[in-house]
Amino acid sequence: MKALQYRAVGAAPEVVTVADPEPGPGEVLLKVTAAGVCHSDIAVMSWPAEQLPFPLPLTLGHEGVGTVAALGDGVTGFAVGDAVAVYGPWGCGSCHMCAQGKENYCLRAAELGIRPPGLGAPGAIAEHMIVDSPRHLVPLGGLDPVQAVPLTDAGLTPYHSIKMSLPKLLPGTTAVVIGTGGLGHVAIQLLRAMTAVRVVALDVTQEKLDLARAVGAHEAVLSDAAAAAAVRELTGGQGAEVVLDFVGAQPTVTSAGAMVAVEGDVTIVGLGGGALPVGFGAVPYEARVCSPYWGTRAELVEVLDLARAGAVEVHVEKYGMDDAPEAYERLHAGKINGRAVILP
Ligand code: FEH
Ligand code: ZN
Ligand code: ZN
Repeated sequence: MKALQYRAVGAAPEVVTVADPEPGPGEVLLKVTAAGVCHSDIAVMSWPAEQLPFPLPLTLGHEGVGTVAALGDGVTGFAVGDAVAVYGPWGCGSCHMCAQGKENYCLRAAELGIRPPGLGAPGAIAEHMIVDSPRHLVPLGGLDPVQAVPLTDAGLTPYHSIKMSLPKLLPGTTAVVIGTGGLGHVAIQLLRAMTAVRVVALDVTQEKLDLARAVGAHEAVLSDAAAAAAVRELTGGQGAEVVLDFVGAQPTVTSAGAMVAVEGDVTIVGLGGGALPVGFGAVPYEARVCSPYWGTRAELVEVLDLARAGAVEVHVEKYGMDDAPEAYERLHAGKINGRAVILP
């Protein structure tokens, strides 16, 4: 079968032919319908060999939807032909975190060698993929696969971040979304659906700011050195109660720390490598800074329910398998508006 692989450190991903996978006991074989392209892959492919937490070559794609093609021995609950979304942060299923559905924070994944698809296990940018347990499948329930696949990460990750800050996202407060790409443009829609806050979007191109307004941002501000001052002016000097940084680069993280309100939240999601020192006087009093990872299994169901209710429309750019390398090139060049989706 065809698969998009990252084959050597620093090499561009390429479409190769690999053996058709067979499901082992407890596993599920999916025929992939669609796979999302995430900017985190760009970050991962820039890491030096000693930083890579998995061997190469790797089939990319940690956002996947498909139809059940075959069930491994012992698998129940699904049937061949079922349309499903893949819950990506695979965990052991039984530790203290997994037992709560928080497989994104599995305490045993590393020791057990469990890695997400596209981030260690063979990913979704392939004609078929193996899902390690039916526990990591969520029925699509009639959703369009191309619309649903970005929600498995570009929806789930911002949803998790917003839920963490919901108590602070009171009507009339301000939430800032830094970076209105794959995750950011979905975050804006989730904030509008889940809260009555004022949403301020920041990005570096007019095209991205136009998309932010189109999907519901109340304000769209150029993400530059003056951004924090602009947010403080918009908020009468008090700053934003919640700042979601989907870029995570040093300039945006520093700016986030300068625009957050007293008692506010700075949530650093992007893998840009930035860090925000926290200490007396370094950030506003009682401001909290955190860096979450993906989301829980229950939250994926909730995000898909929101999409089914019409609360989210992902702006998708579709590519065939053979054009998947171009999708990554365009993403790296900042030319993707919304989310690139591969149709294997
Ligand atoms: C991917 C690789 C490493 C860290 C985080 C991610 C996210 O894109 C997954 O949501
Ligand atoms: Zn991702
Ligand atoms: Zn676990």
